[in-house]
Amino acid sequence: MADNRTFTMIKPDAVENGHIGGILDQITASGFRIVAMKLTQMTQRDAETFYAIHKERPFFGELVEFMTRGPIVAAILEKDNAVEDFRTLIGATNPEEAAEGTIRKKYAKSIGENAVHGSDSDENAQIEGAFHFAGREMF
Ligand code: IDP
Repeated sequence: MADNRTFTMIKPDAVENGHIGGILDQITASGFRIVAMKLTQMTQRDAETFYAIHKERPFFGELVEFMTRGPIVAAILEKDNAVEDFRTLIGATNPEEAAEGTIRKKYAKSIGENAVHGSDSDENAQIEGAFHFAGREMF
């Protein structure tokens, strides 16, 4: 994936609470183009693989259970400086620490159930996008 792309998920909490439209609206209004998108549900194995970097953390089991409990929206987004600008748009991991107006400040309830994912590097954007999408699903 090109360096001007990032990968996102609208997480199960935000999907359950009816925030897909509001979050996508904020993403596109902020200048991101949707390159790939789908409603899907992660299996336990998917979530354990996707979050493997956190497997020694005390919250790993809780994170896998949360991320598999319902559908998510997975998407690849394009914009200059996509990874960094998207991390700014979503705000800090803990919504209590997220800046006003950020997606997590508006839609997240807790550090675990925090509404959205955003890749933290160009390398991870590439890996995470390829985890969810085949080449023919990226436009
Ligand atoms: P990030 O999503 O802001 O990059 P990471 O530290 O990479 O944050 O953590 C990945 C995900 O793990 C978070 O988005 C959140 O869903 C979950 N998580 C992180 N820290 C905690 C915690 O202390 N308790 C429960 N879940 C957590």
